[in-house]
Amino acid sequence: MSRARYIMIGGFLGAGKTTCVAALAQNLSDAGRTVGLITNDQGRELVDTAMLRAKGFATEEIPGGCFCCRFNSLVDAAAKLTESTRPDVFIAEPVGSCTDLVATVTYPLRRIYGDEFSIAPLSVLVDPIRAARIFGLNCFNEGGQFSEKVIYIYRKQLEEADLIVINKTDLLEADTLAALSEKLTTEFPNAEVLQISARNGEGLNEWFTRITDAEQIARAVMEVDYKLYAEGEALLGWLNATVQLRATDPFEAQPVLQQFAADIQAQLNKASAEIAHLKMTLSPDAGLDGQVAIINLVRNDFVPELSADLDAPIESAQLIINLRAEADPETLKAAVQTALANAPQTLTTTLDHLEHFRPGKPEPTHRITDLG
Ligand SMILES: Nc1nc2c(ncn2[C@@H]2O[C@H](COP(=O)(O)OP(=O)(O)OP(=O)(O)O)[C@@H](O)[C@H]2O)c(=O)[nH]1
Ligand SMILES: [Mg+2]
Repeated sequence: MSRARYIMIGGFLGAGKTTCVAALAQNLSDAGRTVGLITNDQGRELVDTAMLRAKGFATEEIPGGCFCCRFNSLVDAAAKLTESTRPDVFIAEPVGSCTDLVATVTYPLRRIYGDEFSIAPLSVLVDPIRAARIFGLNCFNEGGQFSEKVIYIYRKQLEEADLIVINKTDLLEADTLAALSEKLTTEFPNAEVLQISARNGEGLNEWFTRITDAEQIARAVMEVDYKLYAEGEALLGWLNATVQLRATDPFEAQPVLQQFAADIQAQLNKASAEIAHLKMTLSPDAGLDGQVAIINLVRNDFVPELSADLDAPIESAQLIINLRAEADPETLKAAVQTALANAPQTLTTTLDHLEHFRPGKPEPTHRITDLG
């Protein structure tokens, strides 16, 4: 039996991982390959899973902890997908606050399951505006910033990348992009730096070719200070909520999502909470053939962007809210509750699920530092 391909697309919160997973999955499906997708989060009820399933891809989610700490669940998820759809390519999206993936995921997969999987080079995606701020490029330095321990994780993610993929190039001028690319090439000499726009498709084919065919080249893994890593993760607040929306008259998804997002953003700006990613999906309870509306916000000084809308008004729907920011989880909860309380009077909101927490200390199942 030929080995299935395992492709992992990492990168910090909001860098564009899920958008790229969907684009790669579509590209491979169009080429006649069967794909199986694996999403992952510290909590449950995931926007990413809803979004990928709405596009029709076989998707398994691993809730309640990152791949590295739930390694066996990752293997189980792959087995479940194999049973249902027999994918020849798995595409996995790790949690955006996670690092040390080579030692804790790809090397263990190679050593323990090397007969079953061929492992692609590790791609780490970058949001260029966030990166320009972190690496002190002169442009975009007006906005907010994460604190040093969170930036430690951000840098570690890039340090272990085989491919650093600057995404969202449509947002930058050519000279700024060149400066960022040069900075990343100098700071992370082990990685090859690519540029793409998942939105307009630029650079995607070149990147996809690299990760579809080449094997990851084994090298010594980086050192990680797990105390600092845990402290960095613990500075982040996490909130996942699921809300049932019902209206007396049919309503449009876009203005409702925009109002919730703007309201949550205003509360978080007021609390000086640095937003990493606010994402929400609205899934109609009936009709519209599995469509979902999606809205995202990846920094405080931006506008919430609708990346998918519904074709027609709806009467009831499920709203999933996933919010990650550098803030006390209570601040996130208060922001979401205020936004729900401000919903139009014609709309009834029922909170079905809410969890808010700081990610726990990372304790990987395996840590293999050398494949030799
Ligand atoms: N302008 C622009 N926006 C993009 C591009 N790719 C993704 N985005 C947007 O970036 C936001 C975050 O995208 P996601 O794919 O959800 O990011 P992610 O890395 O999966 O986020 P987490 O799962 O929360 O870590 C969304 O609003 C996307 O539409 C791009 O090439 N250009
Ligand atoms: Mg995602």
